[in-house]
Amino acid sequence: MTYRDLEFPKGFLWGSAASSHQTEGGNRNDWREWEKIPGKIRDGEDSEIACDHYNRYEEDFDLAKKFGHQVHRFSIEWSRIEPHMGKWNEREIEHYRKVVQSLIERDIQPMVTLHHFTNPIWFRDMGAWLNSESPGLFGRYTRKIVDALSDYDIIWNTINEPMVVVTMGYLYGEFPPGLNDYAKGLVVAGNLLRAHGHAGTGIREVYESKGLEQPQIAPVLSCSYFMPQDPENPDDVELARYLDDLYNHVWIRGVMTSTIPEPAGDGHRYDLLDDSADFIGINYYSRMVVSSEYDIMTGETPPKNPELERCEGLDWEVYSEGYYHVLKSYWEKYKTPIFLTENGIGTQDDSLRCRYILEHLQQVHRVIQEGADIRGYLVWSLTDNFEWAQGFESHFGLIEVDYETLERIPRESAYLFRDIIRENGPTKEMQSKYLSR
Ligand code: IFM
Repeated sequence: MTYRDLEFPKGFLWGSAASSHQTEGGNRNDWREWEKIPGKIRDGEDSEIACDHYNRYEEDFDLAKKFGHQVHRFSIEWSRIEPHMGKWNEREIEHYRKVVQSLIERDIQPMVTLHHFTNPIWFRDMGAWLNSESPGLFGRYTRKIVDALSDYDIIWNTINEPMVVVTMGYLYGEFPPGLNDYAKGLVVAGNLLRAHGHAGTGIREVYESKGLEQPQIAPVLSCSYFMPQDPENPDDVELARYLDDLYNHVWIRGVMTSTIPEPAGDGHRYDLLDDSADFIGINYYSRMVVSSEYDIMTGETPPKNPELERCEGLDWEVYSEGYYHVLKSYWEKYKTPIFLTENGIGTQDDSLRCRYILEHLQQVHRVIQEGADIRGYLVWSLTDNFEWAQGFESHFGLIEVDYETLERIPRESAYLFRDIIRENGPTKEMQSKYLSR
């Protein structure tokens, strides 16, 4: 196999991503309550300490700096800012000011997510995203925290992976509130769209009222590459097409057209969505092979391909070519800049992580060469962390966390990624070292 240097566009941004609940420790929210229910988290683990990032963020950002990261994406924990409805915790707001400041001091661009799966307990108790008040309440929190942080140069992400909230929480019941109710899932999808609109409008208005230059705003989508198990079977082909539209496109189509589209709504206009996405954040990990003989609505899928490598715990197949197809279709449909807000693999086999990153960057480079406007790439994640229902089973970090001592131990992939950043893309030497087997 011969390789060539893959040079990325000038100004392409490189870094890593994480979220509050998975790293901070000490959160009091709906997820922490969920973790207390026996059987919800693998091996009964919980996020009580997680990576203790709440106290160690400076150490973690020193590592991000050491390894050359230019952007760091993290989330604000809503339950810390508004622990009781309408009551703000100024000490926690100050904490996040320090977190942002600490990135800026290291010359790392903060990308801040306003909602990454977790909700305050009072919000859960009022029905969370099923409540028609939920979008407005999210908008009010957004204004509060954005107002407090707007003097820093921040790229804003509104809601992380709305369709994961819908499918895992309301269809498959693996995340709180643990429902198996497709109709309710669709109500949630609609309210998450409205919430994104409230957040986008809130951010714009805060900056405008202060005479500040408008920041970059984006929602972040989880995307999968849906493939028919039998490409000759029209039912499989149609199912893959249908799921691609439902999971990958319905929600973002709403953002792009300022509507609440079917089946999340009836297609009516929703003005607050206007001008709410300067770019689309895309998280990609794997493909999904579907067959009309399996009931995807109950989570049934055909057996995995034994020849493909897998993500530990989650069992996702490594399928880098899907990244190309997914990115190509987003670019062709929306012609809106894309930022790759998450990509990575949970594994203790770090040579697999190195291969995964390189193979996925090859696909990114390919789609950029074909004209897609892709602005940056973030590895999930900077450190190992609490992987939701999988507990600490999936090791996604460029940096290992020893959960006994909380020591951070950089993996070889951290050095490889540092070199990729230095060269603004994988060189032929890097590819032949890790990909020639
Ligand atoms: O850890 C998660 C993250 O919270 C959202 N995107 C997918 C990651 C890996 O499962």
